Amino acid sequence: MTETTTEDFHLLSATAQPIFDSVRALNPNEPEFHQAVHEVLHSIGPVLERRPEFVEHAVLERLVEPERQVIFRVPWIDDNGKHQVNRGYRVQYSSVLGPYKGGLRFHPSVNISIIKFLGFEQIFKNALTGQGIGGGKGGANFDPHGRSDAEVMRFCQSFMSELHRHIGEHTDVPAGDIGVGGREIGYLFGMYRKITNRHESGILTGKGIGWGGAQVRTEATGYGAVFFVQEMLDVHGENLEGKRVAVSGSGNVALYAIEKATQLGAKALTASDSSGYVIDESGIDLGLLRQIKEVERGRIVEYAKRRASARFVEGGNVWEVPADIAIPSATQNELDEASAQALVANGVRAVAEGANMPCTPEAVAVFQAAGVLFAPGKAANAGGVATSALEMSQNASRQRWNFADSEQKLRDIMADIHHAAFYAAERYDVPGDYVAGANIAGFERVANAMLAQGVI
Ligand code: NDP
Ligand code: 2IT
Repeated sequence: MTETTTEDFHLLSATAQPIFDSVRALNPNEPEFHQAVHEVLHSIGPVLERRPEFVEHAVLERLVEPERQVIFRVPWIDDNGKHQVNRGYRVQYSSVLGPYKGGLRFHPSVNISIIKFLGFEQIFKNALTGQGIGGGKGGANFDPHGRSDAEVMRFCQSFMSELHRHIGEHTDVPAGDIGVGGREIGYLFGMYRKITNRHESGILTGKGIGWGGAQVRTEATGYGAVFFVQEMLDVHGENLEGKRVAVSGSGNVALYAIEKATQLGAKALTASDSSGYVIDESGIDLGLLRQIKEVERGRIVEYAKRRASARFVEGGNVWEVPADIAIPSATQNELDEASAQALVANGVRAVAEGANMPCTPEAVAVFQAAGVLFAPGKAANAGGVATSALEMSQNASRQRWNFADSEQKLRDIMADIHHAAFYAAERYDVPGDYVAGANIAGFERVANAMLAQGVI
């Protein structure tokens, strides 16, 4: 899987273009951030024409500028006694709808461009959920791969020794993302509790079930993406039964997308990591995949070694596998134009972004031109953060909801998001365009709140 980015942007409306030019001039060398802003500005051009008050009140100029950005040193000592230093980030983008909310990513590729693109997307995603959560994102250029539990713990403790100053139940509530799962959230929470002498459950989400975590949060992003596919197919009288599903990644999002797709009668065929992909014509054995990825923290090749019906394709492109449904669930810009063309040539019917911005703009254009049902990440993967907001509700009210009720709430939220994106696209005469619909519906909610709250 290769990472590509594009700086070759087409022209925007007369109102949006100068804003985009200014974003590029003020934030040079931030291609992922430019890409995310361009997509939103492109979609909301027609909204600005109908609602000139958003232009007059400089809503966009304010939105592209984070409310606050924190960059900090994270020193720690590895198992060999060697000093290590990483760079930590928390970008607090918008609190107009609620406390900043969004994950922490630990991956060597993390830089300010990646954190800002994720934080910017998060504003609209969180707005789409209908809940009271603002947008933020953070992380570090730390690579947990190959590190011992003790090293990960020391890193998390050092990271929290700075982050704790900036978060709080009513201020900013981080969660997981790439490289940050239950283990890391546990170490981060423990350090917050020690530094502050407060067992303040609502400062992080994705906690363990026994100590403030919510049922279904672990499963929520992957499950939610599949529920969104179900909604899109339902509009056309279709369903998941018997469909071939290609999934990339083998982390939190991928595993539970595979699980839900399988439960709903589809056959999930693939999983991947940065070394290549596996294809299993019998359908992925989730128990085995979880054992390798969640318990052993091993590489995907292990799956093929232990399963006769599976084959490992080293360095291969998972999108060459013929599939009816594709759910890219690894990382940004993992699915390019050529991959989209391959999927279309093989008859793909629907694509839902489990990851954030996994499809390049050129790939999205290929899908849309071919009439493929295409769900952008800010709609399709919003189930994760939506269930984080359910965790916050339970923490605040000291309640614990059961799995079935929580899953039903997630299903309802995904149906509501689908409805909001679908009808926003209809209102703006771009029926079936879920990219425009999601951006418009999310933006309208944020912009209306910004108008109501004054020039802040
Ligand atoms: P995990 O760390 O659990 O898994 C990430 C997976 O993607 C791994 O298989 C990893 O392989 C692969 N991957 C990551 N970076 C790269 C890369 N640069 N090149 C190739 N493969 C890569 O992360 P999540 O499953 O939590 O997150 C996956 C995506 O979903 C991200 O885009 C994230 O922002 C998004 N997301 C996550 C949510 C959540 O609740 N966790 C919510 C909404 C979106 P390897 O181990 O080889 O690196
Ligand atoms: O990208 C995302 O929405 C996440 N990583 C989840 C954020 C959250 O606060 O649950």
